[in-house]
Amino acid sequence: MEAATVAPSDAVRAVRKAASPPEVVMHGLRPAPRGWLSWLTTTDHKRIGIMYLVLTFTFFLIGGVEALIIRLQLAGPDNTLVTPEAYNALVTMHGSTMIFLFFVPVIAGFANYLVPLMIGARDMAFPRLNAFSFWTLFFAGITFYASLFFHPPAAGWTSYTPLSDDAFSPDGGIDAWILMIHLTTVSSLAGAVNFIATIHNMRAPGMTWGRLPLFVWSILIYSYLLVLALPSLSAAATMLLTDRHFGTAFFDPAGGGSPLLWQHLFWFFGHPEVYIMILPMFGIVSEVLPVFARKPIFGYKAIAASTVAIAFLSILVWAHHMFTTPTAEVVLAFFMLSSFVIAVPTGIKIFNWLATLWRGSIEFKTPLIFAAALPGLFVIGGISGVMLAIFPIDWQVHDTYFVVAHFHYVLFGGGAFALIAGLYYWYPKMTGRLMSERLGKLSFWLMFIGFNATFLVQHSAGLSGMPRRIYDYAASSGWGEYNLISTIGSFILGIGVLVTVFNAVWSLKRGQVAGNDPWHANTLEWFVPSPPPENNFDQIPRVRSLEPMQDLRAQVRSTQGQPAGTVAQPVAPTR
Ligand code: HEM
Ligand SMILES: [Cu+2]
Repeated sequence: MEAATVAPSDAVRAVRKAASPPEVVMHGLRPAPRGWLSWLTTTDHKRIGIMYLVLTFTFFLIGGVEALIIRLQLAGPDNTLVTPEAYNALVTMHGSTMIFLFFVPVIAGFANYLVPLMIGARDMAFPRLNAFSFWTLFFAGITFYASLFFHPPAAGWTSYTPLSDDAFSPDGGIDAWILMIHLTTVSSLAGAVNFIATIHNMRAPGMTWGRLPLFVWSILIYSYLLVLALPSLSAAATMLLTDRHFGTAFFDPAGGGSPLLWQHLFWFFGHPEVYIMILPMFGIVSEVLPVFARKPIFGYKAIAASTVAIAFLSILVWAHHMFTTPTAEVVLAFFMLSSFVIAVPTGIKIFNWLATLWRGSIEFKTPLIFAAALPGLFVIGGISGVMLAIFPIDWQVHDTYFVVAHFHYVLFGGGAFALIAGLYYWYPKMTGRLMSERLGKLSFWLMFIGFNATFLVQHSAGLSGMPRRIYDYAASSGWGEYNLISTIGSFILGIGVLVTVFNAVWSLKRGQVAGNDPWHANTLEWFVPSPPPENNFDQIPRVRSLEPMQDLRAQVRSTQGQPAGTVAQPVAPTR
C-alpha cells in the first residue's frame, strides 16, 4: 500500500497510540550511583545493616581503647599516667560509647540485615527512614567525639545532677553528651518504629506469631522497649539542657527542683535499657544453639513468652539503682521484690537452652562456643544482680567495683560474647565467606580467659571497699594485686577481640566460600544466596513450621528421592 512509504501523520500516530494499551513511561530515571556514592545513598536494608555494623564495631574498638587506658591508670597504686580530669572524661566516654554508640545500635545493625531475610520480606517497611536512622547515629557519634577537641564530658555515662549542671560542668562537654543522647534517641526511635512495622506487616505467608524466629521476637520486644523507655531519657536530657542554658530549675533545689528527679527519669529509661541490650543477645543464642546441637529449640513458646515477661518486668525495677537515696522502706521492698521476680523468666530461658543442648549432637563450631558462653557468664552476673537487689547488701557495695563486676558480667560476658557468636554465625551470609575456625577458637579462649581475669577479681576489690570511678588509690589499701590482675586480663581480652577483628578482615578475601547455607540452619535467611541479591527473595517460600529450611529439605527429599544437602532459591543473574 502507498501509506507504507509515507510517514504516518501526527493524527494517525495519535489514533494508534490511543488504541494501544496504556504504557508507563519513565522520565529522567537517573542511573544508579556506583562506588562509594552507592553506599552513601543506599536504602537497601542489607547495606544499611553492614554500615551499622562497621560503624558500631569501630565505636567498640574506640571504647575498648578508652577502657585499656583506664585499666593502665589503675594497674598500680598512686599512678599518674593520665590526669584526674582526663580520667573522668575517659570513664564517661567509655560508658557512653559502649551503651549508646555501640551496644544499642549494633543490635540495629544485625536486625537491619537479618529481620527482613528471616521473615521472608524484600526490605524494611520504610527504607528511607532506615537510612535516616543510620545517618542520625553517624552524626551522633561525630557530635560526641568532636567534644574531644574542646572539652569532653566528664560526669559519667549517667550524668547525674548536680555534677552535670552548669555550676559544676560549665563547659560544653555535657552539651555534646546531651546532643548525642538526642540524636541516638531519634535514630533508635525511628529504627524501632521501622522494626515494629516490618515485623507486624511483612512476614512471609504462613509465618504466624508461633513460627516467628526467636531472634525476630527479641527484636520486636527490643523495639517496643525502646519506644517505652527512650522518651524518659530524652525528656530528662532536654530538661538538663534548659537547666544549663535557659534558667529553668528542674534539677536545682534552689529553684524548687530536685536532683533525684534526674535519677528517676534516668533509671526509668536505664533499667529497660539493659534489657534492650540483652534480650536480642538472648535471641541470638536461641538461634545458634539449636542449629549446632542439631535439635529443635526446647520450649519455643516459653522462651518467647519469657522475653515478653522480662520486658514488662524491666519497667518496674528502676529504683533498685537508687537504694542509697532517701526512700521509704516499703518502696525499697517493692523494688527489691520486683527485681527478684525478673530472675524467674530469665531462669526459664537458661533451663531451656540447657535442655536444647542436652543430648544434642553438638558441633563445636565457633558460633556455638561463643553462644554457649552466655548462659555461663550471664548467670554469674545475674546472681550478683540478685545480690545487689537485696537493698541492705546494696547499701554496702553500692558504687563499688562489685557493681562494675556485676554489669560487665551481664553486658560483656553475656552480651558481647553472644554478639560475637552472631558475627561468626551470620558473617558467611553477609560476605559469602566463612571466618577462620582456628582464629575464631583462638579468639574465644583469649577472650574467655582475659574476660574472667579482668572482672572476677573486681568482685573482691569491690567487697574490700574499692569505689567505682576512682582515679587512684594508696598502696596501703591492699587493692594493688586485684587491679594488676585485672589490667593484665584486660589486655589478654583486648588481644582476643583483635584476633576476631583480624579474622573478619582477613576472611573477606581469603575465607572459605560459604554457599547459601553452610551451617544447615533452620531459618529463611539461609534460603537465599550469600550475599543475598538486592531484592532478597525471587519467590517467597510458604512457611509451614518454625524451621522452614528443614521443611524445604524434606520436600526436596520426598520429590527427588535423595537427601538435600542444602536447598536454595535459584540464583538470579547478577546485574
Ligand atoms: C537478674 C537481673 C539483674 C538484676 C537483679 C540487676 C540488679 C542491679 C542492681 C541492683 C544494680 C545497682 C547496683 C548499684 O548501683 O549499687 C545494677 C547495676 C547495673 N546493672 Fe544490673 N541487674 C540485672 C541484670 C542486668 C543486665 C542484664 C544488665 C545489662 C545487660 C545490667 C546492667 C547493669 C548496669 C550497667 C548497672 C550499673 C548502673 C550504674 O551505672 O550504676 N544488669 N543491677
Ligand atoms: Cu536496673
